Amino acid sequence: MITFITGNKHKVIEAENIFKDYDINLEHIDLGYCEPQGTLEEVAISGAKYASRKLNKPVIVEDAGLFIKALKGFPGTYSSYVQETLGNQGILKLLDGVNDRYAEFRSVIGYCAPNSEPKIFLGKVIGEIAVEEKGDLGFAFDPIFYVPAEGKTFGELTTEEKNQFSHRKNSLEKFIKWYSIQ
Ligand code: ITT
Repeated sequence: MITFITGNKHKVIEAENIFKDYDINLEHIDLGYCEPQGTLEEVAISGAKYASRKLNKPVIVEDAGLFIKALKGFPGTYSSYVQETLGNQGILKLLDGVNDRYAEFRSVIGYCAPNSEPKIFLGKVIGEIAVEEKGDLGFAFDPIFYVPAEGKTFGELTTEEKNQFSHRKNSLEKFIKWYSIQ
């Protein structure tokens, strides 16, 4: 049994859908721990270590972010704060008239068991910031994250479709591959 520590129910739905193809049981707990400011990797390492010690269980945590090239990687590690303050409309305004719309979603999974040190797994997906919000599936930045190969935003994809190639799918799959041979 692995415990996914997160306060984000959308992440839980996506992770459950990814784990169901494997023989690993997943439960989820919202521990409400305080994230330090730092890189995605630093946040995932410290969160996983803290939660595994606190619960005395093997855990995963995830720190994710949207990195926009024309904004030099912003909002990146500030993604939660920016989503709550500027929101998608604010991001679209910052990119008004900007031609280079390249963006990446990154997900870092931190895994830690009670008596060991944390390990991290990075997943990415590349795309573009759309010119307007599209779709009401998904959450947060999904309606503005356009995937050229699909001709759709994440907001227009079902969980199953997003889970074929998302940043979260890529990080969780790396984790699952490693975990399965432990
Ligand atoms: P935790 O409790 O797991 O930390 P969180 O929602 O705070 O949940 P993150 O810090 O990892 O998650 O994510 C940073 C921001 O990016 C936050 O506003 C998320 O809603 C958003 N985000 C993360 N993954 C996303 C995805 O797949 N699609 C759209 N937005 C996403």
